[in-house]
Amino acid sequence: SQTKQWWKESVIYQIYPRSFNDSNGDGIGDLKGITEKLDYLKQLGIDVIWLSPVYKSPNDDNGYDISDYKDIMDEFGTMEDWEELLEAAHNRGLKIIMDLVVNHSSDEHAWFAESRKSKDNPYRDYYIWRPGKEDGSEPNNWDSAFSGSAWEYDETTGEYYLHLFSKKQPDLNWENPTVRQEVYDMMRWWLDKGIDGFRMDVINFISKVPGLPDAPNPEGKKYVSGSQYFMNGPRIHEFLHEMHEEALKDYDVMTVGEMPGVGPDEAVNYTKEESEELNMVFQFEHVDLDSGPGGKWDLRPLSLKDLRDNLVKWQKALEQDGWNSLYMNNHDQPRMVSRFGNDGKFHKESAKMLATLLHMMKGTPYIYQGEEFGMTNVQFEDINDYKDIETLNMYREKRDEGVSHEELMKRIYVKGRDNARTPVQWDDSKNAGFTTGKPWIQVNPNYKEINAAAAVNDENSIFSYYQKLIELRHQNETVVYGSFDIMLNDNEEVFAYKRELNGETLLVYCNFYEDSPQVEIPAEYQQANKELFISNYELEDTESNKFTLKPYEARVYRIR
Ligand code: TEU
Ligand code: CA
Repeated sequence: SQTKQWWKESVIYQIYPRSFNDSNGDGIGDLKGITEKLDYLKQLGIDVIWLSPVYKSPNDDNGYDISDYKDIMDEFGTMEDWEELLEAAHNRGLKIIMDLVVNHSSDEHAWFAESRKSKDNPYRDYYIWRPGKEDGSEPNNWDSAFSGSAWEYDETTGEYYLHLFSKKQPDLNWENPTVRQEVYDMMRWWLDKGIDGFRMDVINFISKVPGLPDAPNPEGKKYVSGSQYFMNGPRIHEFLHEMHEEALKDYDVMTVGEMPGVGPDEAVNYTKEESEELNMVFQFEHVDLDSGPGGKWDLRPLSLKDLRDNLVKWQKALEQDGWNSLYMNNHDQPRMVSRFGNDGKFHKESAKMLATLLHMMKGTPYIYQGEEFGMTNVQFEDINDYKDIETLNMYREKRDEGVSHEELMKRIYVKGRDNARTPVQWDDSKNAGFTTGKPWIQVNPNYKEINAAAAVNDENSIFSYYQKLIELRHQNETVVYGSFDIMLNDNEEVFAYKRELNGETLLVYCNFYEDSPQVEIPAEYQQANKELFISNYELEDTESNKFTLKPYEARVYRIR
């Protein structure tokens, strides 16, 4: 069943604070910088802000390695700054959800400092320690998402600890009920401050298969993915339901679980209301379509058919039960206009077309900072201009294996996470108005043409188009709660679908290329009176039942 909920009618805006806006000239974005931009976000029309982590952190993984869950990262400001941001947001009718990173902590967290002291330390079992194999090697053959082994040897106690990500991100032991209670207490501590929910980092990794067995390794690699033993593990639903009962159920909040490796059927189990687990999940299938068997750095061409088949599968699977999140951008993914659109000749048209595709679908749309005015991927010549641990670890590992600098830069240009982490381009002044100091990462040189200031006052800008899409979602129940059915399912160039609710129909046409394909309105609607709902072009003819789409044209009709 699907009841009406505020978070189903909302548009959510993700802020990666480090790169959003620097208020004190140290080159690093901060909380006061966010507060300065709340009117801009209000003007865009979004409802909820998802803040990537702002907790104390050594920033090995830019805040996704937390050393104190109840205090603010020095670079971002103080708890007072955070309270001020929350109040200023709420005063504008904006909600704030926080990033919950509890699959792992930082190795500088007090819990880990204790845990590593001795095998009988009360905090020992807050983390996952194992002796090495007979020959002294790691307890199993799993690799880390950030290269190398998922295990790090610790001299003090002569054992290894598990870290699915960097060695400074030890996995917490969710089998330990005390760890779970610590997490629930911390969640309630933030909820009592008045936040409006959580985005939960790799939350489907927290239940590991007992025994942590070696993964099959047919090619005899040094390390292999152990994901089958920690994705959607045996106790995951038990833990998430317990979290609902112990921390969430008494608050009117929303939750979205980031779930690499989740499929549609599992997603229904996580998000259907009867489960009392999560409201939504971030799935990764559509953003893995351009990855080969070797993972994200194994580049694979993307086809419209692949993308359409996947998005349709998810729309249909969660149409009656559960709820979709709709995204193509975040701080881990390359910029969508560069990846799925055309960031050159048809930059504006394709950005608007992709936005139409997502925002007219069923689910809650997520906008990542800068997407709303078309920020693009970046290409730094020098590997030292890259800051992301995932990229740098991969570069070093592959260079050691003999892969050329040029080949690696090609892969980084297409898939590197720093594509999404260059400073938000506010205007065409120095450093794009992001900072008066030296930015922690270089600004994308195209900021002179692509920036918020130029967009906000231009009625033909991508920003203005996002404003319209958001307004349509706020005004129209068919966009939010309507059914979904694909149209033109074998068309090589056009992604077309329809939404229906209470006799109102929306017909959505998105041309994914620069050709000019002709399409025809379905026979059943040819006599009905069509009005144009939105388009990324000024259209002469909106009456005909047959029409030709311009390059990257998006066109939505409303029939009622
Ligand atoms: O990402 C989870 C995750 O799987 C990512 O590593 C993603 O698959 C990969 O980056 C794609 O290149 C979450 C956070 O969003 C990410 O920023 C963190 O690095 C990671 O967890 C560890 O906390
Ligand atoms: Ca700053």
